[in-house]
Amino acid sequence: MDPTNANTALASAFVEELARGGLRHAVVSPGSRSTPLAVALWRQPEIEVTVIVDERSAAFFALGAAQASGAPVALLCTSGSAVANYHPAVCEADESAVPLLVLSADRPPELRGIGAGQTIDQIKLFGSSVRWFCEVGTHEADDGGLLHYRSVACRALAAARGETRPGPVHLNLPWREPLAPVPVAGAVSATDPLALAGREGRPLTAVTRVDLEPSSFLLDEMAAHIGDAIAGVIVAGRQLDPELREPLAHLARVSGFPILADPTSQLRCGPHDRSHVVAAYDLLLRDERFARSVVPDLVLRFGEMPTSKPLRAWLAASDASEIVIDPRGGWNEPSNGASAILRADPTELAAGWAARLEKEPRGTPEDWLGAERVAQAVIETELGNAAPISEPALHRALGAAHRDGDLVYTASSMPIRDQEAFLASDPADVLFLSNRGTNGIDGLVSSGIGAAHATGRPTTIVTGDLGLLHDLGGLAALRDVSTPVRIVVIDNDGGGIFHFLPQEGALDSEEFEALLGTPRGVDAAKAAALFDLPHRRLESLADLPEALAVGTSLIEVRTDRSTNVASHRHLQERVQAALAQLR
Ligand SMILES: Cc1ncc(C[n+]2csc(CCOP(=O)(O)OP(=O)(O)O)c2C)c(N)n1
Ligand SMILES: [Mg+2]
Repeated sequence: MDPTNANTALASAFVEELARGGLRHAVVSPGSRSTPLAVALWRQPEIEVTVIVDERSAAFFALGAAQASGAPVALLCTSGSAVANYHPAVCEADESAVPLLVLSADRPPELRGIGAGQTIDQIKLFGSSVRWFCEVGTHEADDGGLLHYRSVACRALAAARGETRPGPVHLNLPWREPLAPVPVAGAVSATDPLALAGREGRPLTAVTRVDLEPSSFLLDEMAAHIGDAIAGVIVAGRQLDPELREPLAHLARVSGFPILADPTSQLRCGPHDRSHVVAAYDLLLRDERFARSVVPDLVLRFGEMPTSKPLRAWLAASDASEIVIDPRGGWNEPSNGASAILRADPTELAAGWAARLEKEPRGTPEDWLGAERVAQAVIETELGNAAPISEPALHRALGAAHRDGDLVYTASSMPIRDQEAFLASDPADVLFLSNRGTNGIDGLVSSGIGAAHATGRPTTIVTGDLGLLHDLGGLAALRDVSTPVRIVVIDNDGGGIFHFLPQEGALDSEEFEALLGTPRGVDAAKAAALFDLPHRRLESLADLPEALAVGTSLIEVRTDRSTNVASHRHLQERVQAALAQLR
């Protein structure tokens, strides 16, 4: 505890508790009112501080760091509009269940609403997006004040980590002068050792996590249900735990279920047994005859619902009993048709069910796996080695170029969809991340850099050109990050996704371009130059591994919005023709 004055005492006691509670990263934006906490964070040896000027980028950086590390990351800014810039990332953290600790400095109550400057109403600014809001208040550095700050820190970390759903927490912290660490004699009046120093080496109040071990009743009953299913499938959507791979692969083997695996489930790629993984489900389910031939009677869903439209439609149209495994307290059920949501540890469930079923293992799901082989052969012929540059082919080439330990952060809009549709199953041990809670195209560059920084994993950010434009300022954070960050920008000069929508046909082309296509002519080379980044425009997909090997750089891949829809349709037709031959 720093007894220089009351503010340093309260702020340092608070930060001491954060450190003892396991907080290791904070992202701070410059400002005066936040000085007591900024200095306390900066001087706390266990906490690494990154300073980012733009609060919107700072929040997305923290979001990426927290998502990739699975641990809470703190954000600190000054009073006023600064804190409102956190809002998009707070929404994403809410929807994606990412632990963020938002610390907003504020003016004390007597300086609010009187034109004192840089003051807005910060009370409950993020509405219902946060797990907990606390107006921490103004306090003396006495026993009661110091214990309050210590206790709030413990409670905030527990709430961010999840009781049971992780997410953002907002603490509003008003400070009176002096904001600088100038000595004030007699400012610390506390005498209680607990208020002054907390507990040596551990938090004031430790919070025990809820036990999510499934009961044997649940395991027995569901295993019987799985054993009775005739056409069961496992759907694996976004989740980050690589420990789920082996038990889920085992469950697939003994149950005879295929795993329809989105890359962000971490199940599509990795060193585990991928024999039951179906990667081409998006293309396969676009074929109505195929979709009808594999109508499921039981669906086990792990992780979030994947993005794929045909997959969602196929699930919604089936009468299958749909079991959602969601240990984190969400309502991850957009089809409104699930028969049960299981709040239990997914790894334990998969392992427990597999152990009960392995005495009588079932055959492999040849309908799915045969179709997967056919589709992959077509995609490989169309998009494999030496294919000309196109958006689908780029994802194929990226998939082949990822290396063990890489982290891939993929933008909303077409990049995440094309990755889901075209990325092949591959043994590389890669962590696939995205911001799919709110599907924003904002902040992706910052999130990717934050994830790289928090994990030290060589990172590839895959973004569209408008996504890059939206968070161009995020590139500024690269100067403090030593981990390689390759930013692959798919430059189709505008919003390529909108060409897949009915608006394309309903608007005349001038209106469509003005309102949705929105070409902005962003020159990636100039953007790179602004931040001293190496830039390379890819002329051939064969050059991709060499370009990625450069390390931190901006890799520009030019594509054409106007031919992109046709190339997607062409692939779909080729797959459908090959499936017809199979019948
Ligand atoms: C913050 C935010 N603003 C607007 C949108 C609506 N939106 C969805 S996709 C898109 C265009 C994205 O263009 P780009 O990043 O170039 O990707 P492309 O569609 O070309 O693949 C927009 C504006 C959004 N999802 N998020
Ligand atoms: Mg674009």
